[in-house]
Amino acid sequence: MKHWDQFLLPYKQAVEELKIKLKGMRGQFELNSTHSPIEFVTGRVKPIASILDKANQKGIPLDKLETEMQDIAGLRMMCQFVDDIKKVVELLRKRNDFEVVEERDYISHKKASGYRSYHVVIRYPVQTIDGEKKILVEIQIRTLAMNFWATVEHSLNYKYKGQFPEDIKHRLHRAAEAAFRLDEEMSLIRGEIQEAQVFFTRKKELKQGD
Ligand code: 0O2
Repeated sequence: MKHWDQFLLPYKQAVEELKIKLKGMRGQFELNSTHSPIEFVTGRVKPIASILDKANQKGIPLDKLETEMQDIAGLRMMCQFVDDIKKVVELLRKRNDFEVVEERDYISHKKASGYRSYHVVIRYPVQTIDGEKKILVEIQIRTLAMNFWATVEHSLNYKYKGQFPEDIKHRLHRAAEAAFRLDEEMSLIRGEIQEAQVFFTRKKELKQGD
């Protein structure tokens, strides 16, 4: 157990640091009263049981976890609109506190399950008492609709261990299509929504200044 604590410590530190940094980006947009492409950010370290399950499924030896399991540390950035995702990815590519090592576009190429999301894998330097340690972190960028679908599907996956009954599989596919259409509809009225949000933020600021 002590071994796992030691192994996971830099991952925990990376998740905490990156949560602050990525939330900070949102704060900067808010301060400028411009539409923030980032709605909210979450982060987690993969539980040990899930690490072991995934290593087992993918045939990853435990002494190769550091290089072969890219999502032990994971961050999620949720956006209101599909177009915001590109902006967030651009912002990540421009940063110089980490290096982007891989990108997986499951939006242009959705998974067979119906899963849509944009994954960016970064190499992030963590400062430890033994010096710098670079670790892999996976950042998943998705819209609120994509996140809703993925969260529900993930819970069902857990319940059915990937073996969905046919009717559930069918409903999940229809729900994925509905989430896709919701994203499209929202993109079409994006201008209207953003104008309303800027107006609402200004009104709130004026009220606070009273
Ligand atoms: P958890 O519980 O989220 O940590 P693979 O696992 O083979 O699909 P790989 O190489 O690990 O792929 O990388 P990928 O696909 O970029 O990232 C895997 C992660 O993406 C998953 O982590 C999920 O978080 C998410 N994901 C991928 N496919 C699906 C899907 O069909 N449905 C849902 N809900 N999420 C998905 P874990 O380890 O599966 O789980």
